[in-house]
This record gives sequence, structure tokens and C-alpha cells, in this order.
Amino acid sequence: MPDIPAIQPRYTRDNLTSLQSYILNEEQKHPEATGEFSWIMSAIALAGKTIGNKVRRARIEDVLGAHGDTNVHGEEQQKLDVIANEIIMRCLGDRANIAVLASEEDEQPKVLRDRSEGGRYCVLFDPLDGSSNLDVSVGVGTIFSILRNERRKPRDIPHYLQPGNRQVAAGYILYGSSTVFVVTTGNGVSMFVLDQSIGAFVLVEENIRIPKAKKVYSINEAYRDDFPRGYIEYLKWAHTAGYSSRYIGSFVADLHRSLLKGGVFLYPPTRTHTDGKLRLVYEANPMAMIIEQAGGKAVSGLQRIQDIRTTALHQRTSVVIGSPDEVDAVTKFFDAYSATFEDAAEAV
Ligand code: AHM
Ligand code: MG
Repeated sequence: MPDIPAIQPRYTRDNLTSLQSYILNEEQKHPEATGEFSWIMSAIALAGKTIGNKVRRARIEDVLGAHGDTNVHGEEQQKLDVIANEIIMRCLGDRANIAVLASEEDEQPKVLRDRSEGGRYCVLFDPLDGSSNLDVSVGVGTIFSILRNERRKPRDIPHYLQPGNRQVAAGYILYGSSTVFVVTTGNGVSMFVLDQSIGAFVLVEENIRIPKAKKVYSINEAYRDDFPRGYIEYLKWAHTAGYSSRYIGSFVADLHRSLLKGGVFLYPPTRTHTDGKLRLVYEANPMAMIIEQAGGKAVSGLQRIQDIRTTALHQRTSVVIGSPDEVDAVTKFFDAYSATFEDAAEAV
């Protein structure tokens, strides 16, 4: 009897696929998968729906404005930063396979259980990135990175301090004109949109590819004189090469636009933030995994972001991320000019 070919699950525009069923399907492709991963994703989706609801009702519920405290980075916490952090902790805290939850808002990670107690994953997140934009209803987002809770030697190196190239999944939820969930498990990038009427994230696109090139840069150009020379020279060149500028000042929103439309997002080192402003493990690494999975590039200076050695939870990094040709167009100037501030004055 001839072999009957196995039917491969496919997603078409005619099928309605929820985030949960998509992740379950992805897991089935890995024989060693235990299904535990989908528990984490469903908890993140629940947190996203809850935070999205708060963001939308912010003006009505009076949860806008400063909380009165500063976070570990000395930045003023918004009330919604604190609320979003609590929501994620509550949604993920009872998942029996999570070992560590680490947040931008907390100085120390929350260690929930050991590996011997079933703690298989570490989830690192920025609960509400771009929250200073909330008062003016600009899109904000949650960013997450998932690592395996691997045994490390020497034992005193915490298991969540792994380079980005060891992430098993990464994603973001954008609370914009719609609530969008973008995720990768290392097998391409998929996008879901929250259908408010049924309360589910529904697959709208898979295998997203970032455009190879697009003459758009996204940077806070007001800091230009404080950048190292390579960035200043790049901007001078871009001004003569027909580029447009788009900068929202909300990383998730800027990155989402770059993913779908192409272009390059830059957050360089500055004289005051010599390592850059954005955080490596829960901002740059997850975005780098998504963009690379979509065919783009993500670097800090001349180094691939996902290869940076992680030494601290709240480590910062500079970021150049986006369409591959556009990232190359920037890094060409790093080859030609020193990456330090020393000769920047000559370029200004
Ligand atoms: P946050 O994590 O405190 O919200 O700060 C990160 C935000 C990013 O969303 C955005 O890309 C960047 O800060 C904007 O910084 P700047 O105002 O310096 O341009
Ligand atoms: Mg942030």
C-alpha cells in the first residue's frame, strides 16, 4: 500500500486561529515539547488583554499620571507602570513551570521556584514600555523574553543572565489603535490582533518579513550633538540621500512600524547615557530576536545584540535595528569613524 502523506496543519485567511491554538500547533512540531510553553503564552495573552483594557480606560479610571515613586533606573514611575507590572506578576505568578520573573520595574528578579521544583523557564519583561506617552494616548507596549532555566556553571551566575541568542521565544503586545500581539518561537514571526468581541487574539499574519530596505530612520535627533561621530555622519548622509524621519518615542510602536514598513530604528550612546538608554534583556534582546526572525538585523555598534554578554538584569545597550540594508547603511559609518565621542565635535 502506498504511503499516505501526513497532512500538515496550515493557516489560511479562511481559518480562524487563536494564539493558543497556534502555540499548541507550534509545540506539536517539537516531539520533546511538553505543552508547558503554551501555559506561559496564555498567561502573557491574559496579561496583555488586562493591561490593554486598563490602558483604554485610563482616562476614565484616573490611572494616568505619576505614581510618586521612581523605578530602579531613577525614572519616574507612572501609575500604569505599577499596575501593568502587578498584572503580569499576577497572571504569570501561578504558572508552575516559571522559575524566575524579572521586570524593568523591579530591582531584583522574583525567584518563584527552582529547577528541581519544575521551574523550567525565566520570563523577563518590560510591563509598559513608553509609558511617558500615555497622557497623550500614544501607543505603548509590553515586551517579553523567555529563556530556559538552564543549569549554569559556576552556580552563582543567575540563570536569567543568558545572551539573547538563547531566547526560546520573544514578543511584544502593542496597545495602539488595535491591540496587536507579535511573537516568535524561533520559527518566523507571527502577528495576532485582539478581537474585542470574542476576547481572543486572532492570527492575522504569519512568517512576517521586514522589507529589505526603506529610506526611513527613527531616532531622537534632538540628541544629535551628543552622539558618537559615526551616528552624526550617518545622519548627515541620510539628509542628502532622500530619507524620511519617523519617531514616536515609544519603542514598541516605533519597532512595529519598522517591522511592517521597513526602515531603521536607532538609540545611540549619548554623552549622558554612554551605554545607550534601552535595556538589553527585556527590551533590545526580544526585539532583536523578532527582527532577525523577520529577516532584519539588530546591532549595538558593530556587535550583534543577541551575542552581547549579559552581566546584569538592567544592563543597557545602544541599538540599531531594522531592515538589513538600512542597518548596514548605518554600520558602514562605524567602520569609517571611531565609535567614541572624542572626535564627534569635528562632525557637528
Ligand atoms: P521606558 O522603558 O522608561 O518607557 O523608556 C523607554 C522609551 C522607549 O519606549 C523609547 O524608544 C525611548 O524610551 C524614548 O526615549 P527618548 O525620550 O530619550 O527619545
Ligand atoms: Mg522600557
